[in-house]
Amino acid sequence: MQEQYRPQDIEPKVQADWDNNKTFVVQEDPSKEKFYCLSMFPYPSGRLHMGHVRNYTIGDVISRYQRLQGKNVMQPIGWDAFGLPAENAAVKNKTAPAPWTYENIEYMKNQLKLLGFGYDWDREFATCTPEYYRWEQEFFTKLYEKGLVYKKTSSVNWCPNDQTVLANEQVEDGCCWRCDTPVEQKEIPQWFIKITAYAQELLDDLETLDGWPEQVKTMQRNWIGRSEGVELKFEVAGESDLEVYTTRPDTLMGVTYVGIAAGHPLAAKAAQNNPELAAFIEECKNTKVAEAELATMEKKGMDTGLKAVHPLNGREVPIFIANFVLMDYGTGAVMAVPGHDQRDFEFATKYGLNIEPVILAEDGNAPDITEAAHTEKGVLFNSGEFDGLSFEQAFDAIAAKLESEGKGHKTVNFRLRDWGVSRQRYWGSPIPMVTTEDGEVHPVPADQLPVILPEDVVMDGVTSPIKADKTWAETTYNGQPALRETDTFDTFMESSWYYARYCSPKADEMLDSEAANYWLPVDQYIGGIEHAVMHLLYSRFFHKLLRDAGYVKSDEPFKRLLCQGMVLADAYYYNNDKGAKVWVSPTEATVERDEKGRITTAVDTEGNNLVHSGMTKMSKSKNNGIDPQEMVDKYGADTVRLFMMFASPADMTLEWQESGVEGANRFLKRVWKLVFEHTSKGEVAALDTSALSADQKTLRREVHKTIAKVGDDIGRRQTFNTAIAAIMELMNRLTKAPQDTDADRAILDEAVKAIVAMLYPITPHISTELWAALGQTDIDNTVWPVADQDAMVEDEKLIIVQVNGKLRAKITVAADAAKESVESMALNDEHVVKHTEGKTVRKVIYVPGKLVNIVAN
Ligand code: ANZ
Repeated sequence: MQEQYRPQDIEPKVQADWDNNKTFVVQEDPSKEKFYCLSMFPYPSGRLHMGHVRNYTIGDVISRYQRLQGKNVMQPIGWDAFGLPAENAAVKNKTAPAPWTYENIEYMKNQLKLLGFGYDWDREFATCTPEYYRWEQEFFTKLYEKGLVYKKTSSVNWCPNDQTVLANEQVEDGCCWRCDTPVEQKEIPQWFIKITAYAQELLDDLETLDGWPEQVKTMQRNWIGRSEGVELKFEVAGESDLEVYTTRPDTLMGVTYVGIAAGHPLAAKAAQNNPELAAFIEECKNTKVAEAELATMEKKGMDTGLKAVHPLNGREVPIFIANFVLMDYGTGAVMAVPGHDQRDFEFATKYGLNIEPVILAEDGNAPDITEAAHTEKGVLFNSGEFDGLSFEQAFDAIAAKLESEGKGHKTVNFRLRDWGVSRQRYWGSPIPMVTTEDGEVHPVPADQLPVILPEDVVMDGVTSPIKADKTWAETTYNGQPALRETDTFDTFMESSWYYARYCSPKADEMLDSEAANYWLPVDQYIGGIEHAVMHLLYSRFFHKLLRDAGYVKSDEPFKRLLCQGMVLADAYYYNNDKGAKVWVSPTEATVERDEKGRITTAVDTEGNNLVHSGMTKMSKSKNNGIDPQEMVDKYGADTVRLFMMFASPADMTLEWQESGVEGANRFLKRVWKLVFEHTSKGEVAALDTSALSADQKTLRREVHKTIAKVGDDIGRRQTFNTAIAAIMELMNRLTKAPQDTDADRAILDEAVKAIVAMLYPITPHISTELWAALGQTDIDNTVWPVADQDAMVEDEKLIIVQVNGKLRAKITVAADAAKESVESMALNDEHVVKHTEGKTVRKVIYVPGKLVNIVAN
């Protein structure tokens, strides 16, 4: 073994061995317990960033740990290869998206290898190849046949710059998330998959996901948004009845107007002879409303002149178009109760509409509604026969009354919308549908799949090449001329089932059920919290579709989920002559700090004085990204991995500090040095545990307690940072431990072997090398160290003694001492006696191994 730790020498060698021996290539093996560990696959953007490194390091640590537990571990990787950035890059570089994507994949694949991730590369695939997307095309046609796919013209968020439809959460403050262009509304025909048919199951099954963060489940629950309410009708003279949806039927007697969405058919009718109203509707249609903004945005509306007849008291109330009413929720109309709903209140106040309270305040008096609506539930008043009823009673009584008169019924509503999968972009899977000349729409027959996306194209940056080339769409269906759909799938389609495809990546069908049922569900999924709703919900939905198509037996795709925190770094800027901020990379900042570590001055390489704007998410815009490649070149992959896992708990933000990286590197050097010195002293005698001194026993107890803790921290608690801290502490003890006797050396030998094995998931290269130096073989298939229960037994214990709750003494007792003897020792302790003298001992409570509490008065 060489004396110096030189990662540049060992890492390539160890990585080559993994590759040559196909160490991480796995097959189904029913005789072994399986473990499927998956990190969210990357978009091949060009280079790995620190977010990737963090995600994949966590996944690799868990995989390797499980492997040493003796499990058959599958850890696959691939490429989420379709998407908009490839088109933008292609336009910029005057190439096509395909070669750009494939080149990036090659480059990033090499980067992943340099970080030492133990992937089964035989399972790798890119979702942009027909070998992959053909199966989702086929599946889509099957869903169409089952009635789970339909086409509908609907209003979408449209970014006029990117020429693409945006999902609601891709709209930030009314602008496109990518390019900041104001978003418009546009009506176009779209394909939808009926995720709403699974809304209830998607909600219910969240209860079974014990291994998911509560936060993610809550976000999904809110997104699905189940509510129980009543649908009821208002008559409108000369028009069909106006249906509204309410979750507060108890407030029905407080309705003073009805609000309808600008897109509601009644609005269009009312506008026919009213140009002012027509103009207002247009205005509403073009201002996009994210649901989250409904409550806070400025309320705007206009009277339609129409009246609605209250279903119970027969009063006429005005019908307003209101900008806070959504067309695609409930019925697109609301019964407005300004006394008890804040949006209705603001609207009524603005337009001088009546406000009539019908729910009492908690104190039994009429509520104060001078400033705001009274939104709490309570007892009814001003409501005729329903006066005095509670919310629940009123809900049922009013629903029953409406039902008996044929004017309404109870119903359940979901906020969740069907999944619109059409995109007008080129770089995606073609949607496998055709339209014949008679206007009929048909799925492409299975024997004509896949519909291949041409890769050799010229991008003009505006129109998709398969739309620009009119001949591409020309085809036949059953001998008749037909046109292909030129929209492509939302790229969430590919990422919704890739986890399942990994089980049989080369299968000549969507999934090989046997393989899928062996590996699925994924035991551990790791990825960013930004995917909490869409990706994870779509994948859960897809899994249920796969189940109902007979491919898989399980109900859920991901058993346990870990969402890693973001990676932050210091951001610095100076103001240039024009007063604009120039962001300077933290690698170019020379920083001075005060004794508390706070930054006092920062200067860049050109002498500009820098302003420190704090630790923020690594991003291009703040120029504070640290290139993982540079760090691996400088310190080695093991150091980067160790720092990532040590610097903070996996689910919290991680602050990138080069000093921390250096610290991680120093620690590895210390481990190396300890093993070097230990092995250079030659053979180690066998450990005779019966002949150890008290100090030796104590040290060995530390070793085994650490083994127990590290296993629990990594395996169960997933607090990798505390596991590493425990190993570091043990290292400190070991470097100070005497090396005089055979027993000393034997204990050290046992300890360093445990340390090297426990570090293996985190720093596999150095561990592989040291393992061999310690005379061991094949660390990739070794067994995780087991804590020796006997070694952990403590001979003596320190017991706290309290009198009336106050600490009065500490006594040392034999670890196996009986209750009676501990109590008697406590009662006879001189300090205790001082506080019990002259009193009667009423009670003695013994918490075994910890504390004796004496009650005396
Ligand atoms: C009367 C009422 C009185 C309401 C009251 C609330 C409080 P959730 O719980 O989210 O399902 N609503 C119904 N359809 C709407 C639409 N298309 N656009 C905007 N708002 C709509 O919300 C249901 C409540 O949201 C419904 O109950 C309705 O207002 C409103 F004191 O009806 B409520």
